[in-house]
Amino acid sequence: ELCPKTSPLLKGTITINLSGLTINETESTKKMSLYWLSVPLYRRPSDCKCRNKTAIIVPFRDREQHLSYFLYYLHRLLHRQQLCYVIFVVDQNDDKPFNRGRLSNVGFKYASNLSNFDCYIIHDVDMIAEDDRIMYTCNRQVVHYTFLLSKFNYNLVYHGYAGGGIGYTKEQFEKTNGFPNEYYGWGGEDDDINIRINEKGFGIYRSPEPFYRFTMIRHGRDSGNPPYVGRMERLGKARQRIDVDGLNSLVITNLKEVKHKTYTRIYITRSRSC
Ligand code: UPG
Repeated sequence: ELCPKTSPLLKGTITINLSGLTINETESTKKMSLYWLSVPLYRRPSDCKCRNKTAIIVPFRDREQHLSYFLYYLHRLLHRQQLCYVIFVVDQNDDKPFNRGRLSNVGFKYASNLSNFDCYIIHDVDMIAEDDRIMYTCNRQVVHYTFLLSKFNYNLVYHGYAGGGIGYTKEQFEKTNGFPNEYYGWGGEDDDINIRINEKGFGIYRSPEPFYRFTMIRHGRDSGNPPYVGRMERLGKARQRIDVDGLNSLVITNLKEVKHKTYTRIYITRSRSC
């Protein structure tokens, strides 16, 4: 039987407690009562056929504590939403400036080769939904989930902000050519996708529901992620670069995957040539 349109498991507001959770605790199956489908790591509801399959893609490096919190809360939320889903953590396994755009493209390519998901959500590791009615599904516009953040007193930080968590169908990701690969370090890549999405005519959907609130885990600037000084110049040319820098120009070398109990980790190293 298909799962109901609105899951009966939803409870609403989630109380978030950020104190000292470890990765082992996030993997405790007793606490989570999740079930396996034929594809390893593919979670599904236990008593009905899910309506949606979602891939969560997390660009990542060296944020293990954040990952513990993220997995702990997100598994519970997705379970209550009765979704089928997989979490992919795409780990930049080198010392070069962090490249969130490229990692997002790698995650999309890897996930879409593995299975046909209805929704591909690129998600920062330090943002946690405060309500389980924040649906991790897609729609006809690209969906921006994380626009009311605790760090900004739950106000949209600026018009056109598309950072944090953003969900695409396969068609939307491919037609907008995914993320730019050529933003090195912090900043700009999220403003760039905002341009892509609008330029290709999809537009961004933000729910009017007041409960779309996220806790953003406080952190300092990561040493390997200095502000990208060329970002404004690059952004100025974003329109011309949509079809030349993105999913279609992605070169993947040195990819290694490790399947953990509750997520798949993809290690990716940038070779000298790309
Ligand atoms: N990240 C790591 N390790 C790093 C650096 C970044 O895992 O060393 C990941 C992680 O998922 C993090 C995300 O990248 O959540 C964004 O980096 P962060 O330093 O947290 O950037 P913020 O300034 O907090 O976030 C805003 C947006 C984000 C966007 C960024 C730059 O929410 O989506 O990438 O600004 O424009």
